[in-house]
Amino acid sequence: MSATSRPVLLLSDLHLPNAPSPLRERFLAFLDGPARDAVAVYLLGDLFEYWIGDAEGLADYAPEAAALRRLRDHGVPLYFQHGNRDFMLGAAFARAAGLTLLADPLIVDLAGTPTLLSHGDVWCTDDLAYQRWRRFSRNRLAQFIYRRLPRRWRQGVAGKARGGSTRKPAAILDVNPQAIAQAFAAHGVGRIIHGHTHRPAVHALTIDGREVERLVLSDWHDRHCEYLEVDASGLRRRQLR
Ligand SMILES: [Mn+2]
Repeated sequence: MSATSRPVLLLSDLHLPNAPSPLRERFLAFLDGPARDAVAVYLLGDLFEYWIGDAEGLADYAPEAAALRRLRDHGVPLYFQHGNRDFMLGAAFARAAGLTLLADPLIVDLAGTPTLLSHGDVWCTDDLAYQRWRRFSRNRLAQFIYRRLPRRWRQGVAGKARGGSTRKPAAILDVNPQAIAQAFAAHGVGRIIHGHTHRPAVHALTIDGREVERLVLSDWHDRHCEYLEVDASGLRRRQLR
């Protein structure tokens, strides 16, 4: 395969548990399989179901850290954006796994097309309680204190944060159209790719007279392990075999 035809691969919302799981096996198969032919792999958040600290993460997800590192050493750059579940993933795990941590949102060049990448939760502005929690939990001082709490307390906080979205109406858990329009206008891109909502789709939009598209990545569940392949010829959703 020539260098120019190698695709960029993007995936999000695998929600890998810290217990044995077929999804974890599938992710390892992805890393040791199709990812090896990629020009880069972007992990757009919620790779892990929850994250209470890098020390626990390195212990619980040792096979994933090792497989990510193998892939990086094979020559495939690995980029990671934080999700709302794994936003505490830090420099120690990133170093061990060979991940480059990215800001959210961030414009990257994907096969010649400037593309705004995000986990997506920042645009779910109708969920006011979640946005308050997001601002608080991303605060450096709050994170400094959290890292020093006993493990059980950190687990308690993570568990509460996970349960927060289960009783809310579906509409407020999706992205807000105005927030998306503002992001397209502010960043001037023609394409946004994000995850988080578990509503895989391609939305064609017209913003300020420009034709743009918002692509939502699929979450992983059961036998459905999907990633997005991007090269000069376009975008394709792929199922892991
Ligand atoms: Mn999420």
